[in-house]
Amino acid sequence: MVRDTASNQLNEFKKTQKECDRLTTGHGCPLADKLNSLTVGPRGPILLQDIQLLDEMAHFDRERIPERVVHAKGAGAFGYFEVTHDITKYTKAKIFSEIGKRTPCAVRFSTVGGESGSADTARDPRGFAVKLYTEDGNWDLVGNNTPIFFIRDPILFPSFIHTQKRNPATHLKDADMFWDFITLRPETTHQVSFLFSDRGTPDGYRHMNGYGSHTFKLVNEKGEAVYCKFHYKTDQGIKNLSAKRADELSGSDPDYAIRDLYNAILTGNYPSYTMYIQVMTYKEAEKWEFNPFDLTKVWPHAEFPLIPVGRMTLDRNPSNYFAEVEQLAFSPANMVPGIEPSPDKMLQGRLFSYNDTHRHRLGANYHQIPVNCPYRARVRNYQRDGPMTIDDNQKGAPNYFPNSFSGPVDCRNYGECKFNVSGDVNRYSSADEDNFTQVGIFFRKVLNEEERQNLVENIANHIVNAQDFLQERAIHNFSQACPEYGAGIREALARVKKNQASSQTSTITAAVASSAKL
Ligand code: HDE
Repeated sequence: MVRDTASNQLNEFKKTQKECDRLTTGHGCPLADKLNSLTVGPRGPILLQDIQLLDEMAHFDRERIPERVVHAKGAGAFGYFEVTHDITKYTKAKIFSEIGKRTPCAVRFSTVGGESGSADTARDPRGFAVKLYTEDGNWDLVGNNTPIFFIRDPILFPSFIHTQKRNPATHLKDADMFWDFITLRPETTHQVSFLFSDRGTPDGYRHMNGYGSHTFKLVNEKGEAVYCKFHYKTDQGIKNLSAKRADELSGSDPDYAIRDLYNAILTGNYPSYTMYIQVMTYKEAEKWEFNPFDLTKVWPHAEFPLIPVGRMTLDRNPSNYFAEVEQLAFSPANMVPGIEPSPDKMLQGRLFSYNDTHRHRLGANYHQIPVNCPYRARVRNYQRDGPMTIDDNQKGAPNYFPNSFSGPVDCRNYGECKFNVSGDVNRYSSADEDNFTQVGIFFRKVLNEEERQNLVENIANHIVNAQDFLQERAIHNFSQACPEYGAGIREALARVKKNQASSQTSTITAAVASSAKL
């Protein structure tokens, strides 16, 4: 039987072992018998003094940490980023300081809505999170494979995610929940159109792009700032799965994308992604027709061309999934001098949320876990103690600031660039900030005829499970982007309903015929 390299992992491990290691308990004591509990006579009972058994059970009881509330299923890999073009006029970030410079990185790709055992080929955005271990600390770009997102105010995020997950009563995915929220918040129309296009089912993680999605700020040595977007374009070329193939794979190989990435790297077929930036000056931002901080919009390449920066190559698989991928903790708040947040409300919300979830999922000292540790910068601060302090806890250095005993001091030239904000404090509605113009462009100009047809079919096949009034509300929204878009969905939906009705009729006819025979 032909086995792919990932399936052969245990054989590969065996080859590395000249002889087996000595088995021990967690405290290092050698074990004499790993197969039998300590009992009074052959039939039991078991003694409380079977420390070996207790140790085994107690550790097993604690094996799982909470899975990520979103992006639970994923694959990780390691490699490096190499600068190919000079962008020092825009940013002083050390990672970009010279052409040819390499910075180690960790990457995690993921689906969003499913649990950690769900299928890799589900229709879903894909996470594209990159951690760069720079000498000024870790820089995380926690993006997706789409340049936009469903909403533009973070206060909606928990509700939005609830509608993608399971109905609290039935524990089932629920098309009513999904389409109710989507249609009540038409700013989702752009991202929903990406999601139901062929891009919603990429062929593994090597054949898709990654986008930082938000607007960030780049700051140069002189303290001058521009707004910026980050893009990673796949060097393998974009490849998507048809809806039918994606469905088949979710049954036959639910780990398709993890396997594909692992095997590619193991066989030296290293995936790479070229990084580009788009730049917008403050002046341009003031005049641009759309809000440049609105995450439901793209910056058109014709107006803000892609500027090449470098290439990221992934050349190492994790040697242990739990240690290096399950515990890998990304945060949009992990920025470095030269890269700063913009006023994008969604980004601002994320600056809080990720570190908060890590404290819950991994503990207050998650930075000390080797894969998260900013090992190319020395961490020196006044934080101490907490659960699972596994480093030297900064030894005898003073734990208060200011102090007179040579504790770490702040470096004023690393400060954020100054900016001015003013305005009335209020809860401003962002429901209607032109939800449709760019969707219309996507439908008419970005997609070709076949892709448009796939898009309306995919929507129809999903929305058929929602109630009629939700179908109508959705068609109304899509029609506002482009009348042919709404009409296409209406026609496709009618076809799906007709097929369902005729397959129901034939099932009933067959049942009547077989009961007549009885
Ligand atoms: Fe996330 N997101 N997100 N997200 N996200 C998480 O953090 C959150 C958003 C993204 O491989 C969580 O560590 C809020 C946009 C990726 O480990 C959590 C908001 C984009 C990953 C969280 C967003 C993303 C996450 C869950 C709206 C693309 C996986 C576990 C304000 C630009 C990272 C975790 C990995 C993970 C919150 C919106 C991408 C709960 C509050 C927009 C790739 O903190």
